Amino acid sequence: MNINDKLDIREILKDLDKYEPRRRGWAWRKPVKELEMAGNIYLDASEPLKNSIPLPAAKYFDNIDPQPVQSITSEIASGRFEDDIRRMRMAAWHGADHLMVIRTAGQSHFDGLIEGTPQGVGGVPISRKQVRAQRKALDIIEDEIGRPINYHSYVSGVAGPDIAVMFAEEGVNGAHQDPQYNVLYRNINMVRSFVDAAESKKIMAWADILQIDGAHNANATAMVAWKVMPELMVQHAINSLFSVKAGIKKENIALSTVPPTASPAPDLKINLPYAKALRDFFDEYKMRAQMNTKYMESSTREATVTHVLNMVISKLTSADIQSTITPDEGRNVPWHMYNVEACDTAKQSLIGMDGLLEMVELKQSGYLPDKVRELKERAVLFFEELLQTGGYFKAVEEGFFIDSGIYPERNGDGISRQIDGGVGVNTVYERDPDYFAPVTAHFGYNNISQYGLKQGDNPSILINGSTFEDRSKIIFIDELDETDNVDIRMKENEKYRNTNLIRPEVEWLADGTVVIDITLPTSVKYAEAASLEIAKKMNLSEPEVIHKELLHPAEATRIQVKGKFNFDIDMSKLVLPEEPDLLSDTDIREYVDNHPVTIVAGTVGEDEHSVGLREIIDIKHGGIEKYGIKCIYLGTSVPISKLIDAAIEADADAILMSTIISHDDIHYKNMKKTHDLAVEKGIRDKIIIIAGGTQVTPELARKQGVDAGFGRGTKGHHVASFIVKQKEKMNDN
Ligand code: Z97
Repeated sequence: MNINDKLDIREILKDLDKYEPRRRGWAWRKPVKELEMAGNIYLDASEPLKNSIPLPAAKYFDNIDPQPVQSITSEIASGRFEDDIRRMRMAAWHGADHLMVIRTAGQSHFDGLIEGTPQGVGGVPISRKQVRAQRKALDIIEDEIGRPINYHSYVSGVAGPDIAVMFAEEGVNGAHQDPQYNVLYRNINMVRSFVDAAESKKIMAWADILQIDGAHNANATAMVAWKVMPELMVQHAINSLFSVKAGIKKENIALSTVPPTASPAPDLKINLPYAKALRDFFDEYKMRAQMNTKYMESSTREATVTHVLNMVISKLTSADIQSTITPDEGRNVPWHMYNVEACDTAKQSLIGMDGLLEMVELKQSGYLPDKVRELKERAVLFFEELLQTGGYFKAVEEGFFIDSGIYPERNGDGISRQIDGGVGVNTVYERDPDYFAPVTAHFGYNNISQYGLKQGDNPSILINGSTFEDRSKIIFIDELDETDNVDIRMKENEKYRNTNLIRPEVEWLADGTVVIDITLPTSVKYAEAASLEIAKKMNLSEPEVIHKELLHPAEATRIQVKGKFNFDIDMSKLVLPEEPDLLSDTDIREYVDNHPVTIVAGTVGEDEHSVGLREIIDIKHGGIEKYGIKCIYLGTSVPISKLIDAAIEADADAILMSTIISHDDIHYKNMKKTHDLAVEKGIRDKIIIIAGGTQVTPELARKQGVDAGFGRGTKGHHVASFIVKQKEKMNDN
C-alpha cells in the first residue's frame, strides 16, 4: 500500500469471513553479521527495514535506522481494536515486531470464546473477528516495513484451550500460557487450570506459537516485589518444563522476566545477579524482558530511565525479546503516543549498546557470582521444600507463592488457593475407556485404536481433517451484539475518517483528548487545583491531573492535565506556510568544497543589533561557516557603500545585510539602496544579495530588488541552501 495513505479499516473488515492467515508460528529477526551502515559496523543488528521512522539524531548519520537483533514488543489495547490497528502500524514503523494485544479486564473468567467486536475496558475483548482483522492488518503492515510481525495475546483463563484452538486457526504467533496465572491471580481451580494448560500447550506446539509464561505477575503483585526472586525462578521452571513435556520446542518457550527492583534501590546490584541466575538456569530458553509495572509512576522520564537500565541488563544477559510498557498504564491515558516513544527507547538503547559484550564481560568472582549462586540456591531449596510438602498444589494451598519474605524467610502473606476451590472446580473428568477425540493436537488419552488407527496417526483423518487441516470447518460468526460493535463505533466517528476534519486523539480516533503541561510557582496542592481551573478556562472538558512533580515545596510544581476539546479543525481551511526548499548538509558542503563561497555581512543603517546575523554566520549555532563558507563580518551600522566595496574587494559571492530595528521601513529602503548601488558598480549580476531581520517579509524584500529576504526563525541552513541554489542557477544562465 502507499505509505502516505491511511489504513482503510473498512477494507480490512471486508470479507473477513474469507481471510486466511498466510503463515503460522513465531518469526525471529534475522541477524546480520557485521552490518555496515553509514560507515559504522554493527555487531548485534538485524536486517534493516524497507520503511521505518529513524531516531531523531539519525539525520547526522544519513538517516539510517539500524534494527537491534532483539524482537521489540509493543503492548497495545485501547478497548477498540479498530484504533489499535492504526497504533500497530505506528509501532511497527518505530521498530516493534511483537504486537501484544492486552485483553479486556477479566476475560479469564469467560468460560468460552466470545464473538463479535464489543468495546473493552483496559483492553480489547479477544474474539475471532477481532483477531482476524488485526492479523490481516498486520499482513499489510509487515509488507510495508519488510519484516514479519508477531501477533500476540493470552491463552489464560477458563476458556484457555478454546482460545488456543482459535489462535492456532487464526495464525496468532505468540501467547502467554501459564496455569499458575489462573491459579494465583484469577482463582481458577488448580486441577482445571493444569489440565487445560496441557491441552492448550499441545495446540500451541502444533501451531508453532511462542509461549510466554506469566511469572511477571508475581513481581507486580507481591507486596515487596524484589523478594519473590527465588519463587519466580520456580514458577518459570514449572511452566517451562510443563511446556516441554507438552511438546513445545524449547526455542518457542519464553520466560516473562521482570527486573525485581528499580532505582532508587540499587537497580543493577539486585537486578543483574537475578537476570544472570535466570540465564544460567534457563539457558536453552528464550527470555522476554519487560519492565516491572510495580514501580511505574506517572513520570515518563523516570519510567524511561528505568527502562534503559533494564535494557542494560537485557543486553548483558542476552534477552531475546524486549518489551516496552509505558507509564500510561499507570496514569489513565491508555496507549498514547508514549507507546511509540517506548519502542524508540528500546531501539535507541539496544542499538546504542551494540557490541557491548565484545568489550565488557561479567566478572567471574566477587559480588556478582556470589549473589547469583545465592539466588540459585534459594530457588533450588524452594523447589525442594515444594516437593517435600507434597507438590505444587499442596504448596499453593500452604501459601508458598507471592509471599513477601525472601525464601527461606516466609511472612505468611502469600496467596493461598484450595484444590477443591476456585472457578471451574469439579469440572475435570476422567476419560472413559472408549474416549475418542477426532482432533489434530490433543493431550493425553485418546482411544484411536478402536477405529483402527496406530500410535502417531492423526485422529482427525477420520473426519477428513479438523479445522486445522480444513479451514472450511471453521465457523466465522460476525457480530452477535447489535448495539456494541465496530460498525456502530465507526459510524459514530465517520466524519473523521479520511475527511478534512480532525481532532486530537489519545485513546480513540477523534476523542479530542490533549495533555497540557503546566508549571506553577506554588505547592502541589495549589498547583493541582489551579491547573484544573486553567484547563477549564482553556475550554477543556473532563480535566484530570495525570502527573504532578514537585520542583520545590514552595517555589514550583509541574502538573500534567488531560482534558477534551470539543471542536473540529477543518484542514481544507488551513493556510500552510511555504515549505523552505532545503538542500541537505552534505550537498551544501560538497558544493562549497568544489566551488568556494565567500560572503560579506553586516547590519546596515543605524542598527547595532548583531545577534541575528551572528546566529546565521557562526559555526557555534549552526551558521553558514559550518559548510566551509568564508564569512567576512563587517560589524554593525555598516554603510551600504562599505558593504558593496567590501564585496568587490573580496570578490564575494553574496552580501548578507541585516536589520533588526526598523522605523519607517528603513530596512526595505536600505535593501533597494544596496541593489541600486550594486547595479551602479556593475556587480549586480555577479552577486547575491540577501536581506534578513525579524521584520523582513520575503515577498516585500524581493520587491526591493534583493534576491531573498529571510524573517524570524531563519537558520544558517536556510541561507546556505539559498546561496548554493542561487549560485547553481547563475552558473546555468
Ligand atoms: C504482560 N505487561 O506482559 P485476564 N494471562 C497472563 C497475564 O499476564 C495477563 C492476562 C492473562 C503485561 C500485561 C498483565 N497481564 C498485563 C499470563 C495479564 C490477562 O485479564 O486475566 O483476562 O488476562 O502480559
